[in-house]
Amino acid sequence: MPRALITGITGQDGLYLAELLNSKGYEVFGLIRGQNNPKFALVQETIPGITLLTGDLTDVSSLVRVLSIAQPDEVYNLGAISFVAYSWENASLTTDVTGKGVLNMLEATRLYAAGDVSKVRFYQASSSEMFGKVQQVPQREETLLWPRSPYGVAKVFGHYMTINYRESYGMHASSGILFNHESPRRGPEFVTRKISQAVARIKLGLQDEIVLGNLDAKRDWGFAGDYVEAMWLMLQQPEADDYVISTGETHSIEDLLEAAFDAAEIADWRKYVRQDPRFMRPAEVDLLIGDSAKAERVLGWKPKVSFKELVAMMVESDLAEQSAR
Ligand code: F7E
Repeated sequence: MPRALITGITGQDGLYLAELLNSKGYEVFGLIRGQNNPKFALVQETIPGITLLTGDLTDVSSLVRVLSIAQPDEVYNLGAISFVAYSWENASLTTDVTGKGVLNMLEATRLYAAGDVSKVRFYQASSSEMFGKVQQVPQREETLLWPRSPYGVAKVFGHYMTINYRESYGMHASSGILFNHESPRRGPEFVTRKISQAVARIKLGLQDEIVLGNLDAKRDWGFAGDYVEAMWLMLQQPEADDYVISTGETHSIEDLLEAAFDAAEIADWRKYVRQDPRFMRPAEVDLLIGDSAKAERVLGWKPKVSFKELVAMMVESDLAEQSAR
């Protein structure tokens, strides 16, 4: 039975990945942070048979201890402070967790391998946010990185550190440059879920408007369930490498609003939307669109869920959740 350790197990991707690995017969371990974490029960209910181990990405010795207990064949480093807007308010903490946390995890994994790098494979959750002020359209693995937020800068550090461990120590360490990926499990602070939840509440008469920031930004949005499959595929390759994972389509926040209100059969979304500078960012990433041709060619990976299907899935799930309250 192969063994996997996932950091960021309480997040959207952690849960989808744990389900995928469970279905493939893995023994799954999750790193969980803090004392009496309120998400502990949720993870255990969602992923039967999972073992949760306490540790923190900012504490190398805790990572060494967790690795020695889990004895993983594969390590998936998904843990991070992942909300871009928050990263300006907590730049130093974001740097410690999202940036230096990667180094800590790589170093703990290297020590765990104890000179035999073939013992373990490593996945790093890199991000399209690293492209920031984009220098090429669409963005590919070799596109110059130009991050526009403390989060983006921290992800660039983690990305290059992963490459560096591969080149310095011969570690099987791969980096997935994942574009935005969403699902009914997405946190409500992110724009897709904020909108799907609000649309459901508007439909049910529980709310009458939605307050947003920049409506012009464009993102390449895919389904998280499809994207975790790419993570696993990367670690099954003979050689470690970096891959862009995206749909190759881009949509503005306005397109997203239109699709979400359409899915709930509400006409004229503009009547319900108000803009507030409170939700504008100090620097914006205006346009993201990825080219995942390499992932298709080498991994045989392609997204399955379309933008429209994704938005409808999220609105339907929020309608069911809000009506059950
Ligand atoms: O913002 C605009 C906002 O917070 C998307 C993370 O998973 O993907 C995610 O980062 C866009 C931005 O995601 C609101 O200005 C407008 O242009 O959903 P988001 P993100 O910043 O793209 C990358 C790949 C990651 O790696 C990150 O971890 O939507 N926007 N009005 C708004 N965004 C939010 N959150 N709230 C608003 O009211």
